[in-house]
This record gives sequence, C-alpha cells and structure tokens, in this order.
Amino acid sequence: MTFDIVTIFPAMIEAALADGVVGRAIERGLIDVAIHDLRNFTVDRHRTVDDVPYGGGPGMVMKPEPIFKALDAIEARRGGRREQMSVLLTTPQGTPFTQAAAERYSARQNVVLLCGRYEGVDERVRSRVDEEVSIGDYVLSGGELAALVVIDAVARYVPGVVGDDQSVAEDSFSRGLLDFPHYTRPAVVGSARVPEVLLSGNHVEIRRWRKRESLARTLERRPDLLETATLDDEERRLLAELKELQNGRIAELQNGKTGK
Ligand code: JD8
Repeated sequence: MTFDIVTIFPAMIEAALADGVVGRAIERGLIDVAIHDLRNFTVDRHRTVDDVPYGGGPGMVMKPEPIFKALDAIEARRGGRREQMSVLLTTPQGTPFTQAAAERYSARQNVVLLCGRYEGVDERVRSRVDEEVSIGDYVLSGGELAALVVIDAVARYVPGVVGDDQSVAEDSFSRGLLDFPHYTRPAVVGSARVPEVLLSGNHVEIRRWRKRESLARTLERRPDLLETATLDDEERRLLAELKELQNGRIAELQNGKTGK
C-alpha cells in the first residue's frame, strides 16, 4: 500500500515516519510513502501557496491550483487508477477518524493525504476529496500531525507491519475495550509489587485477571465504549460483578461513609 502526503512541511512528515513500526515497514517495503512538497507545484517566483480570504477577515487560505497540480501528478504517477485511491483531507470539519476507519483505509491500494495550514484550504479543493477526516475535537495548527496519526493507525493493519498479527486483533480499540495494566521486571520496585497472579504461572487466572482489569478500567474511564464492545459470556459476567461493586461504592458515599 502507498501513502502520498501533500504538505508545505515535508521535513516534519519525513522525521516522524523515520522511526518505529512505520519506519521499519517502509524500510522493509511493506508500505511506500511519497512526500510531496506543495511549493514544488507553484509557478510564481515566491512559490506562493496561500492568499487572502475573499470576503475579508483574518488569516490566509491555501490556494487551490498548487493542490490540484499535486493531485494531478499523484494520479498520473499511480496510472490514473482512481478506484483503489482515496483522497483524504484532514480538517476539524471532518468525520471522526476511528479504528474502524483505519481498518477500512488499509484495504486501499493508495491513500492520499492533503495537509492544510493557515485557515484551511480553498473550498473548491473539496471537489477532489473523497473524505474529510478529523482526529479529534481540539485545534491543531495544520493537517500534518493529523495525517501522521492516520498513516500510523492505517499502516498497522497492513499485513506484516506489526510483528504479531494477533496483537493487532487484540489491540484495545480493535476489541472495543481499554488495555489491561502491563508490568515487567523487577517484581518489586520500592514498595510497588507486581500483582501476584501475574507471577503465578496460572494462565487461566492471568487471562481472567486481564479481562477483569480491562473491563474495570473501561467502566471507570470510558463507559461509552461498553455500549458498542462485543463481550463474551465471561466478560459479561465480570462486567456485571464490577457494576455491582461500583453501585456498592456509590451507596457507601451516599451514606456518608469513608471511601474504604
Ligand atoms: C487541518 C489548518 C488550523 C483550523 C483555524 C487554526 C484535523 N483534529 C484536528 N484539529 N485541527 C485539525 C486541523 C487544523 C488545521 C488544518 C487540520 C489546516 N488548520 C486552522 C481552522 C481554524 N485554524 C484537525 N484533522
């Protein structure tokens, strides 16, 4: 699978993709990333990519022509096969980028990411865009960090990118629950001990403990995820137990007892 990124900050993208799981996937030829400097598609002496907004107001808007030229060049290089290509625009107005969206894009031959800056891109660019995506409800200064987030999450679904296919399937959001706590050596650091069950070698008990911890954390921190998570029989039973405990704690607080 190939990613094409159109940006005025190619060095920012380059640096972020050099290391880690994605960097290794590029080295091994599992994914291919082409970074396109938008300024290379300008024609004026100053390599201008922005201009003042029609109607007035503060800030600048990304000019449409350099973006159209960059997209033409990318399509030409990909042999004009638009079917297997998705052009994505990262923008705060986009549909929320989710794990399900990451999995969906990983089936595409070619994903093109357009990164805006300033106040965003000229509205007419949207005629060449398949989907607008947002990585979350906070304000970034441009689309590059969002594009990097999308590439990272999508690349993990490409076969071989993550060493163990099992761990992709078991990743917390793929399963719809938060992850359980992890520990490594030493067994004691200061006064903090690794939970006894993890040292027991009892793999049935360890599995059960991890399930319970995943559910407890999800119930505590992200109860919204429990609405859509698919739980097996054991998980449903554990969750019912945890909810009982939670109700007990709420009742205690209402009765004015200590948090014990
Ligand atoms: C693209 C320009 C900045 C946005 C004025 C400051 C995504 N989840 C997200 N948050 N922010 C972005 C994002 C922000 C961008 C651009 C993406 C291009 N800006 C602008 C409008 C208001 N500023 C994003 N995906």
